[in-house]
Amino acid sequence: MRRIHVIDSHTGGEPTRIIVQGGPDPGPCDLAQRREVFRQQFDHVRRSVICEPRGSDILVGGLLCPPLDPACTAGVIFFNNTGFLNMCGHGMIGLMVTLAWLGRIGPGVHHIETPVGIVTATLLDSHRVAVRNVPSWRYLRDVTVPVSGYGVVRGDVAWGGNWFFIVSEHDKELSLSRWKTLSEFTGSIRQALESAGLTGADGSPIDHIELSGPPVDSRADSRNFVLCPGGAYDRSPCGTGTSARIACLAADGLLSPGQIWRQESITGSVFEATAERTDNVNGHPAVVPTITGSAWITGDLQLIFEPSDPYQA
Ligand code: PYC
Repeated sequence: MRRIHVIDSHTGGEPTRIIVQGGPDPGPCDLAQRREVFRQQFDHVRRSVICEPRGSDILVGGLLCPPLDPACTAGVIFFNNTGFLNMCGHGMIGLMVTLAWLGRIGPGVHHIETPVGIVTATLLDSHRVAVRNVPSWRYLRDVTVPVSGYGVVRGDVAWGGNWFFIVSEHDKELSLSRWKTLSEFTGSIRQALESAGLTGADGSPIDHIELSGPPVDSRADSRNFVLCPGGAYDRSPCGTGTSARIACLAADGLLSPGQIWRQESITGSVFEATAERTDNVNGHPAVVPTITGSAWITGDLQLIFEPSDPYQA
């Protein structure tokens, strides 16, 4: 009987499930190649760990892998109910707290391999983690798209480890009670981007849609609502979404190096973010964001796959 050992956590309300034992072995290649092997040969494992009946559409999973580079602590491949992610900020915070829970790391600086590069994560205490993300940058500014039922919507296309369309001009109230309305609006934006043939710089779909608005807590700088690729909304302020947002702010001269940006989520949880200037990417100004947030363990469990279960995967 197959068993997979997972550790569940949440980061600012957004859950992460890390496979720590019993998962697939996609081989000793780099993380981008391992993600392809996972996608092609072990997609049933992704589905059975994340989707119902063991999981749900809001879970983000991570396969803990041995690193290729001995200077790194670990590698990770993030995935969700519809496929694979490039990077995941809340998931990286969850991974670090998971490794601390297992006694595999202590406070300090750790390098973690991901399919889009090495991320430096500092475990500050058993819950708090600072993630120095991959270089983040704005690809397109002030793009307009006709959105069926809503009219023309304007936004920026930016990379923060995933592709985002960030909309600041809208008439929507960013409150949790409006999550259905906000999900419908952002879902329609995503469809409109697809119909218009708008993609990220590498031709990948812009699969995360972020609405920005004023914060509810006056100590924060902004509140967001982020629609994730699988249709669920991020309960946390979204680490890669916050990275993409501060890349746009820095490009507009609205965030100086080292200045703290407090990003509030739709649930009220907060990430602190700072941006350091780095070399331009594809001719665009870029920053290296550091996102700080906290995670807590919610489960340490064995998933069971009974051979006679017709719905095991
Ligand atoms: O925190 O980067 C993030 C993230 C991506 C999707 C869900 N959370």
